[in-house]
Amino acid sequence: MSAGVDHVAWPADVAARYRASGHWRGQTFGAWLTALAAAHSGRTAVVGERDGVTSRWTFAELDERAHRIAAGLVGSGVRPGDRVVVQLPNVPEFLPVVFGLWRVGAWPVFALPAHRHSELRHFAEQAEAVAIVTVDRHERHDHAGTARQVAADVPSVRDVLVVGSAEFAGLAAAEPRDLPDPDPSGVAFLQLSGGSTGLPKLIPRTHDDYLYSVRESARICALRPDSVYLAALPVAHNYPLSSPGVLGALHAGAATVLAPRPDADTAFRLIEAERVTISGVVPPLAAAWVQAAARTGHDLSSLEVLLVGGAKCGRELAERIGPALGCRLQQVFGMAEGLVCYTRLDDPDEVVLGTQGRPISLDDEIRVVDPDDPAAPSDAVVPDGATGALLTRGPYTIRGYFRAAAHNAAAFTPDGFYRTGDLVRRTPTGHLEVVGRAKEQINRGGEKVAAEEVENHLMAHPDVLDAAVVAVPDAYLGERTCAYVVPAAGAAPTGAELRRFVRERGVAAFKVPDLVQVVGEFPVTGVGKTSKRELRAALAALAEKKG
Ligand code: J2J
Repeated sequence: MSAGVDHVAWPADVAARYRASGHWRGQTFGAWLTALAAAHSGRTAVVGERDGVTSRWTFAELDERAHRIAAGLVGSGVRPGDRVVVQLPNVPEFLPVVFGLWRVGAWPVFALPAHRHSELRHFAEQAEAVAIVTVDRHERHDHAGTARQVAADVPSVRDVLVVGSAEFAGLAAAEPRDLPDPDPSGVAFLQLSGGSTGLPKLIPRTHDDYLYSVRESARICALRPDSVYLAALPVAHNYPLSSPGVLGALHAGAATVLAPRPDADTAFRLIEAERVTISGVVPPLAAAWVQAAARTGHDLSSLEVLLVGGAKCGRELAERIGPALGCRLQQVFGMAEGLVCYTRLDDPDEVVLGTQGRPISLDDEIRVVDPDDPAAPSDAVVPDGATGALLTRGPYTIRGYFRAAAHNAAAFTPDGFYRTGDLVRRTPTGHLEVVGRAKEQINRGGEKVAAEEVENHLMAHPDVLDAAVVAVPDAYLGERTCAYVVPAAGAAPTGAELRRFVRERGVAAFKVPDLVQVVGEFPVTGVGKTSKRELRAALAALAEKKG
């Protein structure tokens, strides 16, 4: 095993406490779906399109499909504990594939549709995946081709399974068979971290811990059997998957509608046609929906709640959402590592508009500490109302990344708190306001860009001596990326050239720097490190000068 353990478990006494309080119920995803199918068998579970064809499956049908796919996966050699990279857009097959893997006890690794060769290869290598499940083409990208390239590059990957292919149809038609239920306290899947250092880390989540967050999310978002959840964002992401997301909807016996694209036209068409009651979006998408609502002919009257999160929802936008869309705003501040905060539906407007909510669980432990020196943290607690770095631990927050012992030593405190890298203020009511970030990450409208990952791509260019990537404030996305580049001696690379270079290295489009500034040298800190603070200040001054 390379560089550390697969799963840093909770200490035994803590785990016993979470079990005793009923947070962890010893149920696997597979058993959970079977129970839901028994309770809600004829109700619609999922509605979604692939290649222009709409599927509408009941809970019973979804359960049966998952059983068949599980049997088919076993037949094709997938074993408990195997890792399988799943890169699916919002197609209905996402659910039976993922539940099929869960039934087998194999671990989905949740790639996003935007990921390209560089990221997929990293996930496959890091997880030692045995297979990749994807679609043929989506949004003009040849996903099957990219997956096959990754399979050729990564020895552990034996299979590429393409949803929609004859091979997939055969596998999905396998005769269901009894399979042993995996360990509910074991890892169920690997989520992706937004990352701040190098490539994204993998996040091991267990059946027990994740299902707890899903059940509570469904309750906090008041999902009922007649709710209809619109998954507008890519469902593999932790937010539309679980906050309350597709899984929260399943828990409530409610239907999920998968939007093939998140734009207002597509979403509004589906809201009207399916009488959608609740959805979740990132702030730029909320802004686009607010704007489009003024001129839409669609009937949005079924919409009761819109969750907004993934990045800070500014006060101005927050105030416009309810009136424009005729629904209640619910802010959500979450992370794939665990902790999720929601404003509650009965919170006063002031709290809903001005905070990012409070944790799901009374057992979510929150520490807001002095952020002064991230390299040598004192972890001294600051008073309520003061800005500090957010540390957390609890019944669904991981204690360590997958096979990342060295990184874990810095990302967690010795007593198991996760260092979120977020700067927050806590109100006396326990609500959190996100005021900034201490981590080297750019939040591009909810899509996370690790500065170091992009810097490494830029530094692979022969004309680049050094690179530093920082956030630039942006009216629409909240932040965009700006790459500062020091050229190699005698070289004069252009911004366009460097952007193309990064794109051609096969990375998600959202990571290609929005701006490139070629400079003679970087400002440095007292110890000689590149001062990103000064680079950000220089950018701000530049923006001010431009007006
Ligand atoms: C400010 N920053 C926020 C918010 C996340 C629900 C919702 C979101 C995510 C998610 C998620 C924010 N205001 N409302 O997994 O289940 C930033 C923080 C955080 C990071 C986590 C969920 N909501 N953020 O966005 O793993 O910086 O999860 O640490 O992608 O997004 O990113 P991610």
